[in-house]
Amino acid sequence: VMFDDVAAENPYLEIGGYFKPNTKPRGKLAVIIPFRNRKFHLRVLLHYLHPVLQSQRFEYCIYVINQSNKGVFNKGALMNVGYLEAMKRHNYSCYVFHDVDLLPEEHRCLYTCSDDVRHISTGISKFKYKLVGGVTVGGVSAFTTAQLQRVNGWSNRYVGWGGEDDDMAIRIRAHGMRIRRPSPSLCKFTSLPHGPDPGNPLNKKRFNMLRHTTKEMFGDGVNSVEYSVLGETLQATFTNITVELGK
Ligand code: UD2
Repeated sequence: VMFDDVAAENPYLEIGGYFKPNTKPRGKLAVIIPFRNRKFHLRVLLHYLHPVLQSQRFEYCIYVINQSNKGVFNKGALMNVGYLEAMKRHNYSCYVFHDVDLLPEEHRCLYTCSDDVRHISTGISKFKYKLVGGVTVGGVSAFTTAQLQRVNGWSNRYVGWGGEDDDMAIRIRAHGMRIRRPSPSLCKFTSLPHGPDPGNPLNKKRFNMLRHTTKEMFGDGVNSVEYSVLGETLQATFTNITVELGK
């Protein structure tokens, strides 16, 4: 599937990957994809995701937050950037954070927010569609603006692979909030295989860092992420925002 194919499959998308249904929308979503060097995954994800969101009657836009080649990958910081940049553009009621390598299999699995934070990707093919222990909010999750603001978004401290999802789970618990999970038999996702990402090495310090979450979370999050936008391009099926993280 090429990007042009996805555009041809979705004739009602506005430039930048914006969609507005012709009846009253179920909600207004910003879908945020933290990204670097996974173009193949992105093409396939867009091919599957647009029809699901449209059949669920959401008004939505897909934002790809593309980290420049500088520095180690930082998924948490990119998700904070996605939230801040999306809210500048539209008044969204729900923010969905989406790994680029998880393809939705079920139109019935709603991409919606609720009174609790929603961890949506409960049934994943590489885990045989079973909810595995230790999984917190990684993969696909949905937050209202109020929920995200309350926990101060994601931590910016976890560079490299791992930790940012467990850190978020600690934030949620520390604020007396809960995570709601749909049944894994309803919310099924195919995980696409990938090799090691040279710019995203395992963060071996993550377990130690998680011990400091409740102390750090008030000053580490959407209120402290440092970045510069290097460029924004409105593609036919998504908005690409390329950023450099740090001062
Ligand atoms: C798990 C989590 C993921 C995250 C990660 C630890 C699930 C299903 N997924 O994913 O949410 O918590 O562990 O950090 O629980 N990415 C790029 N380019 C890169 C590296 C990462 O685009 O070079 C993005 C991409 O959107 C990818 C996501 O970051 O899907 C997570 O990275 P991963 O796929 O390497 O990690 P994985 O599958 O172990």
